[in-house]
Amino acid sequence: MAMRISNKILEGLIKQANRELSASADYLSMSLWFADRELPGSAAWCRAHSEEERNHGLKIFDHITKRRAKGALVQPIDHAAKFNFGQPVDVWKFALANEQTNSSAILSLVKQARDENDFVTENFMQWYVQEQLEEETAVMEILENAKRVAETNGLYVAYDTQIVTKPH
Ligand code: OFO
Repeated sequence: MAMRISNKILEGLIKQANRELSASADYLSMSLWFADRELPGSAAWCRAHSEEERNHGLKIFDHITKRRAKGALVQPIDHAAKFNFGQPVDVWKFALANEQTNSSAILSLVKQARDENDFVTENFMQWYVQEQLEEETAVMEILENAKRVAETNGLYVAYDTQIVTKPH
């Protein structure tokens, strides 16, 4: 039966959906941080990415519903303490670390699905595996450029105008 799902996998999917919503909230805060510093390109990129992360979370909740599994809820997360950045490069470092942590969580869930012979979940999660590769690559590129700007005493404000055009 394709719909059957173990409690452990269900719990993992609910946690992952909430991680995606948490990533969405983080990118929104990053966007506000950039907006406060008159850096609209970086703010726009993070705002658009916040929407993407929200959709990733919703996609998991929809998958849970499709399998008629019960108990999914949005779990509140405390973000307040994390946003203490000095420079733009700190924000991008934070974004990359978050993406890497999220990738690890996704890979663990895929492993668990494989161990349980839950091919439906494994197949569903493959989209996220690929997406994480793209996102880590995109954020790493922005971070590396931001570092170079800082090291060469370049103007981040000039680099900022290019960030809106970068992939997600
Ligand atoms: Fe949901 O893709 Fe990044 O974290």
